[in-house]
Amino acid sequence: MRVLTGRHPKGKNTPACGQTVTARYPWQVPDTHLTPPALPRRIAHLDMDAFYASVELLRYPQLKGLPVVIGGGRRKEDDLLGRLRLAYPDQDWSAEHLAEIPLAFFPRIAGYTGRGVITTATYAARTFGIGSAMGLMKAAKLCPEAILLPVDFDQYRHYSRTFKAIITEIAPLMENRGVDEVYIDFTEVPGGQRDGGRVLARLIQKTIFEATGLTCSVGVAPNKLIAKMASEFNKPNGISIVHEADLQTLIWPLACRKINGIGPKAEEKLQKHGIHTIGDLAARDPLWLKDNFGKAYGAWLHEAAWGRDDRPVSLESEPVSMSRETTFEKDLHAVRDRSELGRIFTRLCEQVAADLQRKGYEGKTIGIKLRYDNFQSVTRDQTLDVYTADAATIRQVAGQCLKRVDLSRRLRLLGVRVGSLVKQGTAPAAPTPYSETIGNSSFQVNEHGQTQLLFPLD
Ligand code: DCP
Ligand code: MG
Repeated sequence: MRVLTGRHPKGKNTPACGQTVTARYPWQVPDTHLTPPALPRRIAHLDMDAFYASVELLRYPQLKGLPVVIGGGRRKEDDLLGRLRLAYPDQDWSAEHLAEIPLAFFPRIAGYTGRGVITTATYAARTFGIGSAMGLMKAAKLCPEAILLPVDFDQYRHYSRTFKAIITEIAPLMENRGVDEVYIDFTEVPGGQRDGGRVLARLIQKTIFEATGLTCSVGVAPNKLIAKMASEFNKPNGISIVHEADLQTLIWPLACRKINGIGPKAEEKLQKHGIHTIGDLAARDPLWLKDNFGKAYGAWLHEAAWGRDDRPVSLESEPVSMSRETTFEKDLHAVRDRSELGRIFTRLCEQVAADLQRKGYEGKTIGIKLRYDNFQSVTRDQTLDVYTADAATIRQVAGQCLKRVDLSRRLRLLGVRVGSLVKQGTAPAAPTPYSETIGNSSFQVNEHGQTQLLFPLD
């Protein structure tokens, strides 16, 4: 069995380089009168613009300004060059000539049939209403002329590492949040206070662009919560500066959903109570919020609406997911080998739960991965409103994900993954009464008579 734990999508963090350490010696008695007043916290959130698509445009600059979507398969350079040689036999095609590929050669999404999903789209494609997680068939209807490019995760990881290394050279206190986003503590970095942080944000933007050709957007605010919202204000290639005093004018008019930690279910419930904007939320009595949303989550909702967030920018590179998977010795069938599969499935869930507990994490996105006998792989996941490291909960939700895949083919691999991890005990949301995702009958009962044929809850 392969053990996959602590996956970091963007590779190794390199936070400490260039970090200054101030040494204090025992004979230096700290004189509080001479200690300069603490600088106001300035925290930046930086997010790359249309990341995967922008990386693709680096090798295909002829697509700049055009609607381009990324998804539907993995890039195979040899296939691409082979097709180019066939289509344009008079030219010499190698990886250095990609910028010369005529526009007519690029596949369009018109007539796409299949179940592929878009990872991201260029801003030109977004004007047609196309966006991340949309099915390619739907996108084809919205903009048939859009160009479809396959994904190349190695390339995205390479640029992810590159832009993060640039940031830590300038501002060493950086926290990895995903393949294309980070938090940066600007407070004590030169330029980090000037113009609210704009000077430093501009320097970072410019340095990343000069080194990679990629643009990003930055929000600088008193804390992570507000900075995360602010980085979206001026996308693409924007800088937004938010001060504490801007709470009412810039933050309160926004939809509650803009708060990182308010998901679709919480939003729905807030709306049922007539709470639409963050301002509406701020106006509610915190006791009422606690009564209706649970003690911890209710209290957090109140703090968030008032723009309060003390979380430090953490240098540690936090894992975003933990998973376990196993390739069977012989291919197994969901019906004929159901008890064996059931046992394996339960064991995988228990192992992921044990990994999470041992390392002190809990997560709320639970997913499965299957590989069929024809080597085709599928994944499905489901996000809960609560964080968990509990084997039975993982088993139950992963079981629900299984309902959403074709189980008529034989299987060669099965995997279970828990993502959206947080350190145990730091989750913003406590179990909430409105969580409908985990139900007792979820796995065994299936109106199509399908799931009970699968891996029973042994
Ligand atoms: N991604 C994905 N599936 C999603 C969302 C995103 O595969 N449902 C990938 C593709 C994105 C990358 O993650 O390029 C970063 O996600 P963002 O949400 O930051 O989206 P973009 O960077 O593409 O666009 P934006 O300019 O809005 O940040
Ligand atoms: Mg982005």
